[in-house]
Amino acid sequence: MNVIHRRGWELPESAATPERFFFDRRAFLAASGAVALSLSPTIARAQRAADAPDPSIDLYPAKRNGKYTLDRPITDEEKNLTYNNFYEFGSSKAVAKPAQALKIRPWTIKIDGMVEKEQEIGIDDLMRKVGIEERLYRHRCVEAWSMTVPWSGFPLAKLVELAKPLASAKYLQMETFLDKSVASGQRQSWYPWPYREGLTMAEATNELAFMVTGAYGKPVAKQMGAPLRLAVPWKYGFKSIKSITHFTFTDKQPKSFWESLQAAEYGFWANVNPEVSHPRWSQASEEVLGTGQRRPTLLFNGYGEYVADLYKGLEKERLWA
Ligand SMILES: Nc1nc2c(c(=O)[nH]1)N[C@H]1C(S)=C(S)[C@@H](COP(=O)(O)O)O[C@H]1N2
Ligand SMILES: [Mo]
Repeated sequence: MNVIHRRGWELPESAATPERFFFDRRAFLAASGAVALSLSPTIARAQRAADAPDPSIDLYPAKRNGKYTLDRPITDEEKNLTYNNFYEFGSSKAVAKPAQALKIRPWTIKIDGMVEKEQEIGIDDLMRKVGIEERLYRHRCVEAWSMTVPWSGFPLAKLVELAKPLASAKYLQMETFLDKSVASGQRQSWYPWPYREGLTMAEATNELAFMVTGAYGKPVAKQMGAPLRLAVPWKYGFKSIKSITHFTFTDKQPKSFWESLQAAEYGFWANVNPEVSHPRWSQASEEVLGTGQRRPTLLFNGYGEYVADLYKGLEKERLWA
């Protein structure tokens, strides 16, 4: 296990990964070496070439919803395409190449649990049924970096409406695909795959909770969570689960991937708060990706006007990490 001598905000970004705390990095790299070889750039290119044209391409660019404005420029697309957290494809930020192995059509989404009727729906049927729009959102990773993205997609509330949950449903649990033949990270058996996240029903139906299908005016890249990813911009980035296949309505609070690994550091609520430090680093400021600059972090990542009311009466909960 690594002993962290420097504090998180003094570490190079690549070192401030959550897993670094409890796994020996050299052992991890050695274990994944064989996999890195088999996913050479040539193979990744071949895989991309084998993909059929994206059947949703005609929906882009979607009309921008001007309600959600930014206080800083949009992050360079190239930066967002090459600096990713997607542990299914490795624990470094350089997962763009291996992520191209993910097959995103057909892509069937299962909706089950406390609903009037369980259902399965294909991503293209879903998108065409609900329609898409563009929104500019900030994103704040728990590792103290941030980005801004022109996402395309639809409010999660629309999926909830389509699902017809029973009154007894209190939470929405979401899960990522599970296929260790394409996702080398999923061969690392100490992780609690599949990646899982959850929201309360009030959070899931808040207007800000957004299902992402696109970014930068086209279908979202695989490394950013194609073909369906969550964006909950008032929470730390790990809540924004990628490549979702399964929605379950439940009365039990879902236990997320990161909470299962390290509950002392990553809880259910994970709302952004500059005044509550991560156990290993400050959350007071953030590195703005691609600019070399830091900015003060904002409470609820600046989205308090939309979401602060959700947490009234929950002050006893661990809302901030
Ligand atoms: N399935 C899955 N979803 C995930 C992750 C992951 O490892 N697997 N990482 C999360 C984290 S920690 C962050 S910060 C964002 C990163 O999104 P980006 O790569 O598009 O910047 O995805 C989140 N969603
Ligand atoms: Mo993150």
